[in-house]
Amino acid sequence: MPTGYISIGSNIDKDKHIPASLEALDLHFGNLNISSIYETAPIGFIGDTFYNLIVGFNSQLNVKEVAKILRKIELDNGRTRDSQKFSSRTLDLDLILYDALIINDGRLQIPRDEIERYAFVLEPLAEIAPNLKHPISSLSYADLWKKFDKTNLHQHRITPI
Ligand code: PH2
Ligand code: MG
Repeated sequence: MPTGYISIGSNIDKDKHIPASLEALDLHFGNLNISSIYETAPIGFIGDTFYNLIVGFNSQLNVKEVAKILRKIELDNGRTRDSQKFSSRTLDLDLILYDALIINDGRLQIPRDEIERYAFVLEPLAEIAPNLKHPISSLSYADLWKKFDKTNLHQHRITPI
């Protein structure tokens, strides 16, 4: 069965929306592979601290069907569609990987370039899938995280593995 990875982020009512998102994902996909939660400073704007984590799941659905489920869970958790990319949000669910699939059609980007760009995506991904290889660079997430420039990094794990 295909394995996908979802990046979860929230900086509005995060103590409510993070658990609610995990419950909803569990209902849809079951058997989740859940990273620790990381408390992270907002990147790209000034605002409240985020909780970020990564969830791995297995599914026979195609990417578009998965993306639709994620949008519904976001909306169920108070997400407004007018919100800009760099602004506070109740819940952001991004499908960052789906097996070794590579898509870039203007709407869906998989693998998401956030994986290599942002520590709030890469550190939790390297925690739960250290030996998995990035479909384009073929580097493992453990190696990518090792190489990541960690100067001025404002993020720490708040739950044990
Ligand atoms: N998401 C963004 C922009 N900036 N910063 C942090 N710390 N965490 C996020 O999830 C995040 C962000 C756009 O989706
Ligand atoms: Mg996002």
